[in-house]
Amino acid sequence: MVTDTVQDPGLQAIAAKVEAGERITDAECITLFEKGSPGFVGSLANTVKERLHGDKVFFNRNFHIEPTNVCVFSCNFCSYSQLYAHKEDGWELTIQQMLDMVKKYDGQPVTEVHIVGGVHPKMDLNFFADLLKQIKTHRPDLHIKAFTAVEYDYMFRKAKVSVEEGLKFLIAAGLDSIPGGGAEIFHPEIREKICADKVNAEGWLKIHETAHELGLPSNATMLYGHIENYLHRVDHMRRLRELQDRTGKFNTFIPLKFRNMDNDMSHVPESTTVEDMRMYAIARIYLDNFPHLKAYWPMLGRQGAQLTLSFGVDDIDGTIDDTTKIYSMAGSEEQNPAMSTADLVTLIRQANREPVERDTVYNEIKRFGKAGTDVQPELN
Ligand code: V47
Ligand code: SF4
Repeated sequence: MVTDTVQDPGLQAIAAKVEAGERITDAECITLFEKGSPGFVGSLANTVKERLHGDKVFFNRNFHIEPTNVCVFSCNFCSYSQLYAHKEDGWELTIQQMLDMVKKYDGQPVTEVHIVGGVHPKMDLNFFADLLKQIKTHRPDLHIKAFTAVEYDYMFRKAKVSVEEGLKFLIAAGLDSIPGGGAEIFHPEIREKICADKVNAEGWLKIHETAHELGLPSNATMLYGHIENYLHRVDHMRRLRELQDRTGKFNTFIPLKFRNMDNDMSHVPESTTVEDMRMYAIARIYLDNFPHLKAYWPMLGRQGAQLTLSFGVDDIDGTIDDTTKIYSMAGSEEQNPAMSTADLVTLIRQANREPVERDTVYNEIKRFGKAGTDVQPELN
């Protein structure tokens, strides 16, 4: 029992609650951040993770399309965007170029395309509806997870449609789910300092709530490890837990470690690996109504991601191609993020977990067995 491993009565009480499957309060979450050692929070998070998923660790076969890195916004942590004023230094893909990227995967067993990029004033609602339609016409079985709430907020306001009307229009064009980006830190005290000009917390949450009501699943992220404190992290997770209580349509929470290369926050030091592991573990303990916790390996690096598998994480994202630039440009170890299925299976097995290929909504496609079992990955 984890309860027996600490002397502090506050931590003992929290451990007893988590072991009994009870929800912890915001104050208890702060106590975990302030006093919980990595070993303590890691064991508790493992208890939660194994109760939900046993030894399974999920991954999928996906690829990314980033339509543009030109952006009207100027988030201080972003190493990726070119301000619209300097757009000659950025890239802008045409629908045909993006369709050609999809066609590169013809005959390959990918199940998801993840589309996300900067906010370009000329790429509007009709442009993206056309893109989704053409992808679906070419490959109807491919799940389209597309655009963050930041992109939706801008494109719907520009088109003068409500969130509901805009989402319905894109669903009819082929949209299947919404990724978790753009959440950053909800608390206005921090949001105003790091990304003042884009959609606020209420706007972000409203877009996800409306999507959920229309039947679309989504993910949620949190950009941590910069100028926020523990209260801001708990405030962020509380708002997500409350929305999830109402809709139940979030699949995954994804803590995103702030990387400090080449952005306006380069003077802010990055969090340590110990703090990263505590962040994942505490998120697993607090967000009791989120079915999954994802470590996004292109940002944490392979070894960091592997370590999270002992701190509550049950999902390690996808095979990904080298088509995503967002993290290599922010200083991640992964300059050309690509991992084959065999690489992912090995990485998960080395952590003494069982690799399971999933689709976007966590239907199991294939179980691979733990290390030492006979099931071998198909090496494609
Ligand atoms: O919202 C930008 C983050 C996010 C930096 O839903 C940075 O499955 C760290 O949300 N350091 C976009 N992070 C990516 C995203 C995502 C990724 C993978 C899977 C899913 C999913 C969603 O990237 C942005 C922002 O929070 N980001 N700059 C940086 N310097
Ligand atoms: Fe634009 Fe997104 Fe970068 Fe902010 S994080 S500047 S919205 S691309």
